[in-house]
Amino acid sequence: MILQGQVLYGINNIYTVESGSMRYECRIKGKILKSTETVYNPIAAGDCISFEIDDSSPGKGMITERSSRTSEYSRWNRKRNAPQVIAVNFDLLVIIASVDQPPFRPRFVDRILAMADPLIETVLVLNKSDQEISAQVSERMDDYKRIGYDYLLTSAKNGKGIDNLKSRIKFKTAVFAGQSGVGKSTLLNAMFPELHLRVGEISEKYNRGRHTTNYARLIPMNQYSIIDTPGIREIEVFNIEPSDLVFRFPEFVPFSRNCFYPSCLHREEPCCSVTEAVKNGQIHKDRYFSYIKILSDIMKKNRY
Ligand SMILES: Nc1nc2c(ncn2[C@@H]2O[C@H](COP(=O)(O)OP(=O)(O)OP(=O)(O)O)[C@@H](O)[C@H]2O)c(=O)[nH]1
Ligand SMILES: [Mg+2]
Repeated sequence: MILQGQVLYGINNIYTVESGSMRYECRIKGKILKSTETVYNPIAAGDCISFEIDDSSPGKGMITERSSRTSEYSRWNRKRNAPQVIAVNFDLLVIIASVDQPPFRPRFVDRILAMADPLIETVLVLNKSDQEISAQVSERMDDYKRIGYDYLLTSAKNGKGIDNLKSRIKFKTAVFAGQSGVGKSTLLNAMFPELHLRVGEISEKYNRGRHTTNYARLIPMNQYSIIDTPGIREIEVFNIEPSDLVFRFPEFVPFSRNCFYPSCLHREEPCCSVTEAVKNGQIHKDRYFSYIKILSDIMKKNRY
């Protein structure tokens, strides 16, 4: 018999699939699914799939087909030198950063934003706001707001902004993404204490998280649906044409239309309205720096 279901998580090529009120442990039938040869993991948390069951092995199934995805959150897997899809079919990307421990890294936020599908709703969350927010961090967050990103301040420790975040993700499938140790799982526990997700300590030596969550997990609940993901240390941007990168920096776009050269990549070309806007302070210099760094990375590595 063939059933339809949704993948909650996969560990070592065994996928836990929810179908109706039942859960099944599934493997992929055959070596690979059609049209998924080029990615390292063909099935990710959130995938809608078809699977075969038979009476001889109750609770187990074989995945035969995967439906097309409406959204993807992926990263470049350096070890395998291939894209790795972490979570799919969500309609809200929640990017979590922390005030400190680990320190706020705007470059990292810009990379996730650049990788994010511009058509998918995104919200930035600055967690650990119980710690002192430096003028520099608050100035960067104000700029994200200015350029149109929705932004929330939270503390899983003292409860600030938790209700706000909870109402923001209601009736959506929300992916929690960000560096290790910023408090993704702690925030989810603060909103939904019944989850008891494992949270980790911050390494004193390196002032960063220890990759406590080690696989992405879709957690469907009444009125809420969330995907907790493992923290990533570095984000490499890929699959974006150099000439399209500017569209991932929405505040650059109105200026880029006025560049003299239609093929302007806003580096050192003459009569570039984007670099002009950086000089005038209409584009934050940090954002421009992120853009240049990402552009040179994708061109150097030919990942587009
Ligand atoms: N001061 C403070 N500490 C927090 C806050 N939120 C989380 N933490 C602490 O940060 C540490 C890491 O939290 P986690 O929830 O495991 O972080 P994560 O983002 O899920 O990390 P990975 O699973 O490794 O990606 C824990 O020691 C938490 O107690 C907060 O709002 N304030
Ligand atoms: Mg976690």
